[in-house]
Amino acid sequence: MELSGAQMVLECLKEQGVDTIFGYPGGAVIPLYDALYDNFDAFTHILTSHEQGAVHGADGYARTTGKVGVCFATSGPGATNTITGIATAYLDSVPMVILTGQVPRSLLGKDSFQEVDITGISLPITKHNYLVENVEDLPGIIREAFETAQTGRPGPVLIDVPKNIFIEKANYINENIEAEKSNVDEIDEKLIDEVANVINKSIRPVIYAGGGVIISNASEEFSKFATKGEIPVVNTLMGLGCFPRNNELSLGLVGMHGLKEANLAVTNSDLVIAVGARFSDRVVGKVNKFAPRAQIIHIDIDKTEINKNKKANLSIIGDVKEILNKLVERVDSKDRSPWLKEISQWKSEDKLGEKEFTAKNIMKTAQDILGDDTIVVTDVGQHQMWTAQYWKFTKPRSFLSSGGLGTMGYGLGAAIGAQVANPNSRILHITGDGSFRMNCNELATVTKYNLPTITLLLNNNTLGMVRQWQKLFQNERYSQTDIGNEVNYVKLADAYGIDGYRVDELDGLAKVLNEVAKKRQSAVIECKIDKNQGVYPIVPAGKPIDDLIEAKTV
Ligand SMILES: Cc1ncc(C[n+]2csc(CCOP(=O)(O)OP(=O)(O)O)c2C)c(N)n1
Repeated sequence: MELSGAQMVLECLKEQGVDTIFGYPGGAVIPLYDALYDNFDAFTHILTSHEQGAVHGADGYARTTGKVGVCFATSGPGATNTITGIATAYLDSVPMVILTGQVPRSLLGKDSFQEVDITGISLPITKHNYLVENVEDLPGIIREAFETAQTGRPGPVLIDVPKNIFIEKANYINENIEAEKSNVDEIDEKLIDEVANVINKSIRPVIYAGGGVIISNASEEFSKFATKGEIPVVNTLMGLGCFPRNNELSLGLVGMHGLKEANLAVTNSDLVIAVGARFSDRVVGKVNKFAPRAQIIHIDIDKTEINKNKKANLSIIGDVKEILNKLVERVDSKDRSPWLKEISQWKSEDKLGEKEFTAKNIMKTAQDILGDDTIVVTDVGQHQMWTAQYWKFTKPRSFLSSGGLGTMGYGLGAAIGAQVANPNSRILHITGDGSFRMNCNELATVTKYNLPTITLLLNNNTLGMVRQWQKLFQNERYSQTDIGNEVNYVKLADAYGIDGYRVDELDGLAKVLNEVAKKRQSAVIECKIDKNQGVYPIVPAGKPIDDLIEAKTV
């Protein structure tokens, strides 16, 4: 069948089972949007306020479903606006296909209107990218892009399509291809035995679990493995939710803002079993002091991660789910109560009153009212770390946050993507005033699509996380972090047609949350909090993770 390039793009997306596209039109993609006009029943297209919001939307869609997120943008500024979102997805291994329009081939390389070399710009932040040169190549490229995005370690793939190729025609043959299995190496059974042996002999083991457990849909196998061996679990930011936080083996977040018992358990362990985690600097602090007396076992799908940041004594490369399935059969059922008892002594004392309007109490109130099924999406800063520390995540894919890139402005777009993908779920966007100012334009998208997404804004009138570093490490020289009180967020919400609330104590918050939850409508709830509330513990960058600073008063 003869089709235009634009029609081919849409047919290939149908082949891949895509039904949702996040995007923003412009000159170079007019033919693509024109073809979409004939396909309105096949696709839901979410038109955002900004291309960054569209990419984060595709990201939120992908992280909550495990499917490939799809985003369209035009050439030039449309394409460059996607860059932060692509880098965010790249660093957190999110499967995504971004389709950008490009100037026609005849105008390439001439500084034409809205021409940028987007394949050049995005090269280091995509798993792969393409500039399509012939319309005949388009289907093959799209199929390959989807395969690349989702196999092995997932990541974003960009396809740049010159405008003439959307218009030119070629023969298209539908190929309902089965997704190919990832070409990872066979798992070495002897190695599994060897690893199980080391685990069985360990007296003080800790599992250090990252986003790879969630990405490979291995939470069930993971839980069996941890509980059978009675091995305590610490989580990276990306790994939160892979193991229920209310399980007594769960020690929570590890690293720079890790909880004391999690960090000390790692430091005092004799074995660290890293599963789908990459020993990032935010976790390990000073590398040679990270678990200094422990053997390291590293399990990951990406062999380039092995020995990259921390040397492993033993490693298994492959799909985490498959590996855990094999490993669980071979680890012994253990009673590790002496080790667990030792760890419990390191639990930090709670110095907070239950009634104070602190971040911890705000999280507790919100979780009590909105429930454990809530999908929580954060921006970046103190509010993000408080969420990671205090929200008791019990399910995989229920916490979305920009871990690797730390992208302020990620939250609302990603929350929209999560809500579109999970229309019946409660999506809670937790943000700070600095981050919210970066992405609040997407409130228009919330209203346009009538999404019941709730924004919980922890307003401390400052760029809190940076201010906290200035307080602790720059002698309280607060340079350009107080962003003041110039925005009325209740009115801002109102301007977008959304109910806005302002609260400054827990009872007020509970009342508003109950009211909002009942209505299943979007809302912006501003919590006025003290700018001096800090995130504790904190480990100064590059220090050993047991060198933590604890809260003095809060
Ligand atoms: C796009 C971007 N710019 C700058 C930063 C640096 N940064 C990290 S946290 C932070 C402050 C965040 O402030 P806010 O959103 O108000 O959250 P809070 O820390 O107060 O909870 C800044 C500026 C960043 N991470 N991302």
